[in-house]
Amino acid sequence: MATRSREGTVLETRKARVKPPPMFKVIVLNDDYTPMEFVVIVLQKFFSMSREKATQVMLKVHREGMGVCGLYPKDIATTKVEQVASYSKKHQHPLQCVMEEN
Ligand code: TYC
Repeated sequence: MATRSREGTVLETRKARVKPPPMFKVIVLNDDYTPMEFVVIVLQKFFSMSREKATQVMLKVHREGMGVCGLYPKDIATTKVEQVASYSKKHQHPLQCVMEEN
């Protein structure tokens, strides 16, 4: 990054070394016990999906075993995984999310 004095002289030349933060996929996993409706509610509540999108994602997970809910910086992805675990436990369902570096 070039810095200029008031007279316009270049004082130093340096590259701005700012990398974008590493991003993490939050992935929801299928299981045999969580009701489909509960998964749809979770996807709407914690991943801001419309009911239609949440239903599509839930059905994909049901058929294929897993599906991506979103891409977030590490701390946000960690919070989403914890929120789903805690909400599912509270409602006595085994629904799980995991995260994976993109
Ligand atoms: N397989 C579950 C059922 O048949 C539904 C389900 C879908 C569960 C998606 C978890 O992430 C999931 N009730």
